[in-house]
Amino acid sequence: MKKVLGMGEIMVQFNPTEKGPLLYQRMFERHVAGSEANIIIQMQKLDVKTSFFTAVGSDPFGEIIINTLREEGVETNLVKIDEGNPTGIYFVQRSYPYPGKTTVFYYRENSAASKITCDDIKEEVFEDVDMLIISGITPALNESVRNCALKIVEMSKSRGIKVVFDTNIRIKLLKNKEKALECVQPFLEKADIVFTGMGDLNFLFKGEFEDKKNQLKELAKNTEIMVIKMGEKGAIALYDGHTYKQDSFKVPVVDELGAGDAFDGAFLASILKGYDVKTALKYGCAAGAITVSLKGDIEPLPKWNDLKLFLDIHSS
Ligand code: CKP
Ligand code: MG
Repeated sequence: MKKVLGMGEIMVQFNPTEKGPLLYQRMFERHVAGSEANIIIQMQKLDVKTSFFTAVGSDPFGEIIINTLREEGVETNLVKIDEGNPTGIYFVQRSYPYPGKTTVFYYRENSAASKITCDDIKEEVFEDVDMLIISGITPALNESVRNCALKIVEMSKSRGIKVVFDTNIRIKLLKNKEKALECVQPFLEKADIVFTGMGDLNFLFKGEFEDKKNQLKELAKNTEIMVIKMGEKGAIALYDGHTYKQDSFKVPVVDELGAGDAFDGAFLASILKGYDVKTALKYGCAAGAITVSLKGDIEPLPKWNDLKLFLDIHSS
């Protein structure tokens, strides 16, 4: 195994110490998060070698992001420092208006990561890489990042690098179904492994669950493994003509953000370790459950020992 490369925006997250409306929050914890970075860090915690391609501002938030990646063991030589644009940040509102549900408020327009262009892609990006992780958030940032994301995917494919895509539709970035479909379609067509969630499936397609699943399969024709995350209902994986299912693990929900990414990271690390799809689903669901029970996307991400302990306690 060489290394896994992530591409996307990493932001500083401000997460209130209390649940409830953001309007009344006065105290915040500072975290670092971003879908692809969360996946990469989960994989790194599960002994996979990783690297990240992004840009941050020449500001303290950018420094915090680079320090965080380094502390977690992720290679940072592909992180560009943009002198002219700031690091993106966002605020989180937990358990309001619906208990257990989290809302995000982005301040990421014109951020350093949103200014990445195809010119930033150099051959060194692909050095020693055998898997690329990208999500629907990245092409949703703007056209230039979208082109860059597509180019990275195409260049990866032509170098025999496996492409992993999580649809991760963000309505705040994409506005409507047509835009969302247009954004994810070229990535679905090229990905070797696809992750999606029930929210994304419901947003993108019409009909019963089976119809939606078939419409997704139709788009993602070349996919080897397709995983549908169903939150409290667990997850299913479609692989080699079979459907595998895993129930979720019931835990108290503190902050649901990042659970999908924890799932992806643990699932992929399991596959790379040689586990079968059924076992990978179990580790994915366990990592997701561990992540929702704490604030922050990165801090709760488990190592192999934590996953095994969680599963032991759960089955005892
Ligand atoms: O799908 P997830 O809940 O695992 O993703 C959460 C992250 O990148 C979130 O923390 C934020 O950093 C983001 O997705 C985003 O841009 O919404
Ligand atoms: Mg997700």
